[in-house]
Amino acid sequence: MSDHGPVADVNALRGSAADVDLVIVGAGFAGLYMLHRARGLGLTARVFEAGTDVGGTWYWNRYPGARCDTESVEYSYSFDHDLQQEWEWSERYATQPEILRYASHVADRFELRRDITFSTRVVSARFGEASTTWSITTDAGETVAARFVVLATGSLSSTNRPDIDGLDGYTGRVLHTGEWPHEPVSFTGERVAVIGTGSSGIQSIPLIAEQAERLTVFQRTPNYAIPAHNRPLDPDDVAAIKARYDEFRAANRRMTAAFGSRLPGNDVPTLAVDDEERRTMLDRRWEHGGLPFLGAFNDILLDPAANEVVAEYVRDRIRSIVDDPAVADALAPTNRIGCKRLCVDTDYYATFNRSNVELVDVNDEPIERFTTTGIVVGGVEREFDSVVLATGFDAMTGSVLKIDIRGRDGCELREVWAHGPRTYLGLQVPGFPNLFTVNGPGSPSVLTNMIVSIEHHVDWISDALAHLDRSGAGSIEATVEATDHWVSIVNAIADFTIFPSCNSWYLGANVPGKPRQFMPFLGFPAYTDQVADITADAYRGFEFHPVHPDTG
Ligand code: NA7
Repeated sequence: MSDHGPVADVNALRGSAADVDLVIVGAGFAGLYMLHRARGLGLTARVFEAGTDVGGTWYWNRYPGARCDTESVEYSYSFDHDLQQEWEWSERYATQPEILRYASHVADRFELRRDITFSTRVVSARFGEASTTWSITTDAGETVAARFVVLATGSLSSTNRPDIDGLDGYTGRVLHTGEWPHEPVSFTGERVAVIGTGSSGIQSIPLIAEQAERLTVFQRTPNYAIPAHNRPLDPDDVAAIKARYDEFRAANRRMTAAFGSRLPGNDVPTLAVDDEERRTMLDRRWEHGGLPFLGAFNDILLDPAANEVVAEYVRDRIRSIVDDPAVADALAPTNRIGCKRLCVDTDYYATFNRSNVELVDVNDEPIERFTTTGIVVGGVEREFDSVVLATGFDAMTGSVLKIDIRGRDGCELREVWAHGPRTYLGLQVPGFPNLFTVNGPGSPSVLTNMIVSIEHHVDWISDALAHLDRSGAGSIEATVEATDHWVSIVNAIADFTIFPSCNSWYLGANVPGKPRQFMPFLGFPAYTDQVADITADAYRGFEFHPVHPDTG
């Protein structure tokens, strides 16, 4: 349960050295809700945001075809009854512009912008032990003292730019899907290259192909994509959901990935049914579309043999869509399905039947280099007017570690995480009192409906702050023992699954030199149950320290 009541004006009570109670880094969905909750507690807050407006990852990822892969009626805030009743989504899967309009609407509705400083990055955060305050510095040269810091920096916001020889000397246009320009981009009449076939590549390639004179897709690892079957929302269906929205949200919170309660996973092992029944089940999920495909059976992410049978079903589908058997083979993934994030597509595979689209496999023979006018693979140069880098993100830790964060005794977060991120519940790091991560590594985060996970974390942080002030403590900090134990649990769970078997961004394996460690916690209900249990048990694994004598 959340405590929405205001807490005392603790600054006044303690004569704190802080300018504000909270500094929140980022004005995406996490930062916006954190600001709203902080105000509800009577706390003062400032938000710093690098973009010129709210929206976080949806502000930056403006590439053609950008859409959420969670259905719009589910990928939205639940904290305010009127908000969820009044907002009207237009399609089953919302486009990036529509999600951005929603974020903007929320910012207006709750008058959030007045506490947000845009076009400003936080560059450092230092904990002062004597004052129990954080000193936060921005790239505009401002320094703010705050009692608490909330890193609402987003899991997919630090772009991964490949280190390919000659890229900086290439004279054509270079676009990254994660930092797309705000002005319209036309590819009409152009020779275009797309590097990368993750979700961003798979969503943008069909639309770029429609415009470009010639499109060349450089594929290192083929990916599994399940059709979105996107469509305008049926008003009757939406009305039925809105009539029982709270129940619908509650049901989603009991789902492993915090969405999809209308089509729950089938609690049957893949190989427990005969071929015909299996095919019928998979056909049904394919026709339904999207991420619930992985719920066709209960062991797809656990049993390699089961996984292979389901993977082969998708490969067959790819072969039936793509005309040229050699291209179909190249597009058919060989890694385990679900190991890299499943993609949700509209006409991706069929795009390779177009005469203006070429697939170049760069797995065995990587991109050699850029020239000033093109890309060389296998000694052959292809010339391009534009190159689209759909090469993903330094996920989950990238944006946190861009900030120079120093905690107790000057310890550096970059050093503490040098061998992989270590958190307690994905919420706190020992040595960094009063600093919180929203959807941090070690929490379900990217394996769930992100907004549901965001609301859970922001509510927990808000409750912890209220608890801290009620109890008269000065700081909250995760213990080393609880953190070590938590990290081992996160990894032990992952080791029961197929997730460690490929080079995914969940493992940090997409960024050269990044430590290989599975970062998300698997299973939203199991996680929230544990967090509830820990909280009820006097915040087991967290220490509350008194206000420092110099401050109190
Ligand atoms: P992803 O899923 O990380 O995809 C990035 C793609 O770029 C992937 O196919 C990579 O191949 C490829 N890549 C990266 N570097 C290179 C180089 N140097 N050469 C060739 N190919 C390269 O990022 P997305 O933006 O598509 O999606 C991220 C998430 O956003 C997605 O999962 C959804 O949750 C939303 P690789 O697979 O590493 O071999």
